[in-house]
Amino acid sequence: MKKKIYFNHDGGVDDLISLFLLLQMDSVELTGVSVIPADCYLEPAVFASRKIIDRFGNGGLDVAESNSRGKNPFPKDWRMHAFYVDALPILNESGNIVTPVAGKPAHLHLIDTVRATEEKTTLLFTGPLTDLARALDEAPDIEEKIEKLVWMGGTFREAGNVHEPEHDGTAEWNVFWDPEAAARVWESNIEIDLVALESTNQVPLTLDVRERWAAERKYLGVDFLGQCYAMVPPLVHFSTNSTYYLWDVLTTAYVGNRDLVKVQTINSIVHTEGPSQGRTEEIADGRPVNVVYDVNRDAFFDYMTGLAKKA
Ligand code: AGV
Ligand code: CA
Repeated sequence: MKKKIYFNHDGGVDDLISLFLLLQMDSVELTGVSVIPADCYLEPAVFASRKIIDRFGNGGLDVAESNSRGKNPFPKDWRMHAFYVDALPILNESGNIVTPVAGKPAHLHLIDTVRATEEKTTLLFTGPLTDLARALDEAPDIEEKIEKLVWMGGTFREAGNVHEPEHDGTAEWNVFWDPEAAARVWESNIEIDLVALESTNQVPLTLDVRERWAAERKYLGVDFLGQCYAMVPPLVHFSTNSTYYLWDVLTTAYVGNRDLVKVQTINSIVHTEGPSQGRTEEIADGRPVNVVYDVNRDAFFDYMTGLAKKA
């Protein structure tokens, strides 16, 4: 039986590639998709999502728009990426969009989809947790219909990836955008699998990866990977604030193939205020989360490129 997955993302290049890859997984049935305007602008991210479903999916889905707002906004340059993906010729060849926009906001779409799905749903979140936190406040009953949450977020290292004024650098961005939302989800009884910076740091976009996709561009789906990852800066000599990693794609690959990674349970809290806001910290009596802390890099790139070849 196929795993039922509800996907909430925030329109980055790796979020949109994640949507594309989910549509190629034989073991997965996507029950719903929604977009939150965190690391993107909403309109192009929703357009791109609908076009990806049209081009690479089998129909039957709509895309819900989130009306959630965060506390700490993403840099504009990063939010622009969704415009570039949306404009790719491969997504605009047909000249029309079939997949509709859902008639309700993301958090209500999430509630209705989980309730309407007979089996338990696995939630895959590759942006902030705001829509899930709101859904839990509105409909606490859905907790028991949720198999688990798989989230790209957090780190237990000293160095996060937020480099902003008034912050100490210990947070990961998806937690930092809305720390209260993460804290709300930590209060729930939902099982949480965290694909944290520990593992995503091991999958930077590098030139050899780009070269591989270029060499195999005769596959439509691999060409799509190459076109999308041409928009973001690779790791060359050293890591900078804008260096791109395959954060969300690793998280998505983990849903399809757990053997790629190593997992360890850590008790933790989320800081919601002050210079460490958005930090996830290990605390003995904190809430347990399963942290993906290590990945087989080569197996991961083989797996995700192989999925793309099926498109
Ligand atoms: O912190 C990683 C999250 C992932 O969900 N996002 C990007 C991924 O979609 C925020 C982010 C951190 N550094 C970035 C980010 C960068 N250099 N460019 C774009 N987004
Ligand atoms: Ca993201």
